[in-house]
Amino acid sequence: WGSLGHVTVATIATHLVSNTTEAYFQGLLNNHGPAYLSSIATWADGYKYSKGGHFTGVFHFIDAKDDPPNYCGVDYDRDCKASGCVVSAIQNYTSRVMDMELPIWERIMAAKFVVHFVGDIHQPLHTENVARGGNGIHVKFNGRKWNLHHVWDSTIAEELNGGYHHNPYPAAAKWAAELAEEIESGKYEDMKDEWLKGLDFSSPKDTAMVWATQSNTYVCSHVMPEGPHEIIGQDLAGEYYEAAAPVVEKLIASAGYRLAKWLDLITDSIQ
Ligand code: DCM
Ligand code: DCM
Ligand code: DCM
Ligand code: ZN
Ligand code: ZN
Repeated sequence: WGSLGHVTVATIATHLVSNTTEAYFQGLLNNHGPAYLSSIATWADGYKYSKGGHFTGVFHFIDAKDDPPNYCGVDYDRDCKASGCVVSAIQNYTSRVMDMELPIWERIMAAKFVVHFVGDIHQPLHTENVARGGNGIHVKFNGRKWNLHHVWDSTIAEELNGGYHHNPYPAAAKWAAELAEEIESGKYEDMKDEWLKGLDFSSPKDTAMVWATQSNTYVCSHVMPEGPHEIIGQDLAGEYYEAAAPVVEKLIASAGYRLAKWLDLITDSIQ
């Protein structure tokens, strides 16, 4: 996701975590205000371009070598690189946040990675190999040229929230408050049990594979429903957007809800 997506996922989680979790992560991240998660949600995207951080670039995605739209699916042994992927990264950094033998700054970095990668694993094109997760597919949106990956990372979410703004925080705060309410007592209330299926804190890898496999199914159904070739050069602002926008919204909501539960489980296991 772009900044709007990541900040929204983190802010939804701040609405939904337990009081113990809030206090724990505010202390760890040394930020006792309401932005303790939202302010670190995009840190990992800058870190991968930094001098010591290149090795983390592959942690943002898993390249499923499937064949959309004929067949979608993620296979850990086939698709996770030896240098890592978003599934191994969620496993690694979940265990590192809880590792009291590590220096505190390593645990802080691990917390920032967990908040970011639970977001990214819910972006369908972060679970797809075709054209480097859609980066190589040129499309348009309202006449402007983008690549398909960017449309799913940012353009759709921005279109839903009044367009692009350099500062994502005001729009994210409003969107997250709306989605948290839909989760607690609105259109997503009945989906919460479904969203917790497969969540197994004793196996972060299996849990992350469930999340990756679910978001990957949307590559076949909504991202490239007629295959990668049919979408090249299309303007996606019409019917395509109308079908995709509810999917993006649901994926962001489920990522925020699952992140809150995951942080609660981390906190419970440390206390
Ligand atoms: N490294 C790693 N594990 C990651 C990411 C990067 O081990 N998830 C890199 C940085 C370490 C090196 O590999 O310097 C060796 O780490 P280790 O000794 O933990 O295997
Ligand atoms: N590292 C990581 N995950 C691991 C091991 C290491 O992300 N399982 C990162 C954190 C450290 C860097 O690699 O900043 C160097 O690690 P090491 O000191 O183990 O070589
Ligand atoms: N990306 C991805 N899958 C890939 C390669 C990249 O999901 N196989 C993501 C990471 C960034 C975006 O695409 O969010 C742009 O990547 P890059 O900066 O490497 O072009
Ligand atoms: Zn992306
Ligand atoms: Zn990312």
